[in-house]
Amino acid sequence: MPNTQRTVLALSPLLPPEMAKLETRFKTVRLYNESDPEKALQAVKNDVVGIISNPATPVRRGLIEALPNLEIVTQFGVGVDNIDFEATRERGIAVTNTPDVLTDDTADIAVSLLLSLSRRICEADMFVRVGKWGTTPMPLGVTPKGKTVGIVGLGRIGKAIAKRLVAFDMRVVYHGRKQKAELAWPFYSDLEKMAADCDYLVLACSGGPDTYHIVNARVLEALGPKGYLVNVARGSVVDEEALVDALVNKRIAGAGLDVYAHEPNVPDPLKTMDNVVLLPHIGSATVETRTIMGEIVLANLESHFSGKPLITKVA
Ligand code: 8YV
Repeated sequence: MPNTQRTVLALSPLLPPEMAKLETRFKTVRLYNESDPEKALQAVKNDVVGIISNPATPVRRGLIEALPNLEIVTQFGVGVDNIDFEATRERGIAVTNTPDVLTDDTADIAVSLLLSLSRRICEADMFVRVGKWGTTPMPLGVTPKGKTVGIVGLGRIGKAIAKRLVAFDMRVVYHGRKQKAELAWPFYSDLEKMAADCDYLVLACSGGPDTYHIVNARVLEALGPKGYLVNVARGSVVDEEALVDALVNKRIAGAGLDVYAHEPNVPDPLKTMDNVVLLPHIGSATVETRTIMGEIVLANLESHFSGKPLITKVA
């Protein structure tokens, strides 16, 4: 069957140029534009052979079972914790993602958050805008130089963060599933112990059941009143209620967050705090990276339907 007759269900968009390319190659259903997505899904469910998803669009058993001819899920993102792998595996449905290309941009956001917190960048910007400069002293920041940063998850993104922070003369330690023999940085198997020894805790691990709420009240207590938390991983890694409580009660010094437990909802108490920097999940959000991510999604669809090996297969 020519690809132009094959139906791809887009749960979320690629950038416009890649959406335009997609439309020349596949019949494209933009579910995210539909006023009644359930009705739209019913109308095409037997035709859909591919899905485009992202970390914010669940691809759970119910959806997979509703699409009897589904062959491939192409994720616009590296993290795949929104996908039910048990259900895809049972049906032999392929899953692809967009690794590597977003590593540097995401690491840059982690470093931006760490520096913004340390040097009070957002607070200082507001200080100027509201006319406080010259009327009262701007509170001092703290230097990251010589401090210890504990990275949770020293995979591709974690390593890119470490590389950058070494250049800021920070001491790197890490926690993860297992110690990596090729890395000289000290490894902690116990996250609470690592938090106690750190000035900054930076989360760069995968989401999902293995890391669910591993940053809990005890870990935050261990990080302590001078410690900062940075999260560019997944909101699910942190017990968000415990985080709000730790910030309200000044049990940690501050937090820089790109991800949340229930995006796009951000707990209201965080929005009024000077020592918290809040970003709307922009780790990979540059024109260059989002373009190449879209190209990878397209290349995986093309490869799959022309019987070639997938470019970036997860399962
Ligand atoms: C998203 C991300 O892909 O790659 C990931 O896992 O969380 C982000 O880069 C991005 O928000 C696009 O959906």
